[in-house]
Amino acid sequence: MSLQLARITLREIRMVLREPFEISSGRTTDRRILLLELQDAGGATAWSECVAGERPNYSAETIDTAWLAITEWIAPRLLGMRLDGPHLIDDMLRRGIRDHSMAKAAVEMGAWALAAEREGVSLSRLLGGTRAAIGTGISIGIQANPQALADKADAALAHGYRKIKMKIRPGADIDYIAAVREALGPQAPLMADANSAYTPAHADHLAELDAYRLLMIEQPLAQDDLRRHAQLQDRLDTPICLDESIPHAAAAEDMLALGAGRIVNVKPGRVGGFTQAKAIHDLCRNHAVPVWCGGMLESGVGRAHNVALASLPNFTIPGDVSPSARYWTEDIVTPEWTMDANGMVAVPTDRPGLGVEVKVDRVNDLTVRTKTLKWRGNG
Ligand code: OSB
Ligand code: MG
Repeated sequence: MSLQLARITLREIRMVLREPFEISSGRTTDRRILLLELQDAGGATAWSECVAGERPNYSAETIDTAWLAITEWIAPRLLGMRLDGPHLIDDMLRRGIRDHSMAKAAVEMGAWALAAEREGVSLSRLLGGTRAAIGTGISIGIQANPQALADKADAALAHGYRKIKMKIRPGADIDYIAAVREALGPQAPLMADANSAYTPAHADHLAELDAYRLLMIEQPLAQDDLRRHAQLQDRLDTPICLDESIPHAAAAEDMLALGAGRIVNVKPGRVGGFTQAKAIHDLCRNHAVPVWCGGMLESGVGRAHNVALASLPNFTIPGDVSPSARYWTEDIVTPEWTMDANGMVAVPTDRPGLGVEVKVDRVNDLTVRTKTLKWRGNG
């Protein structure tokens, strides 16, 4: 199935989170979200979202670097090019453009969505998804005190969420996890995410978390430090899950070879898109390592991409793919993403492409800047 991108429109929209979200490296209240609308030479269109944040506290990329990378380097490389399929884009963008994975992923995932539209199949189906519904968890930001976190976790469990992830940092960790374990009981599926807030000097401290039987601890150490993650994993009973440390499939190979972790949080927007995400999925499946789909506080557009990916068979652990209402008073897609009382989000397998429609009027209302890049044609 050949694909030829004729136009890419970038839009920055502003959306206010229903509640602030705090991780070890910073707090987010207002999201600045970069949306793309891609159009092929035949006139078909599809939407995608860049997961880059407002500040470089999760990765080096921000919405502003992504805007630059897409307009200056990524879009010019692809516009007008005839491609035998979206699976070729990852390799093409790797040559001569270092990093900028979130910017690349936005375009790559949009091309997959466009291919799904063109073929009249769901994005899930095109990616190789096998599930009709995906299990979802919740990611809870750092709270003012342990009791506040325990109350939030308790409400989330009652709501149906199948995994409770709690953000931690030095000074807001063991007391917090202890309070939640105490409140929710020994069977509750709990985990912690440190976003690289610790160093190897914290190994004894982190080993104290073993007592609380967490499903995993996500990204305790620095993003570029697989070796020390392997040393820490030797010290801990709790499985380490890597997020920031896995920017592409080769890093997942290294993780496995070094024993730097036992679980991978796959975010397609972090790893350069669906081709790398699928490669990580397949690699981990072959090594009997489970994966789950992370989130980046996406709008309903990026969420559609995550839901489709999470429908692949080795996504056996509930993802951070919460329903729209967890984040927004009103999402930009219809229908909004919802979760049933058992913590399941339905995969829209019966509709082509994303399976949700973008509310263009609402997007226009929220837009603060826009730019359209066009293929000038053969002539
Ligand atoms: O580390 O997984 C993370 C949000 C922003 C940046 C990093 C992370 C997160 C989350 C939110 O945990 C997950 C979600 O979208 O609900
Ligand atoms: Mg994380």
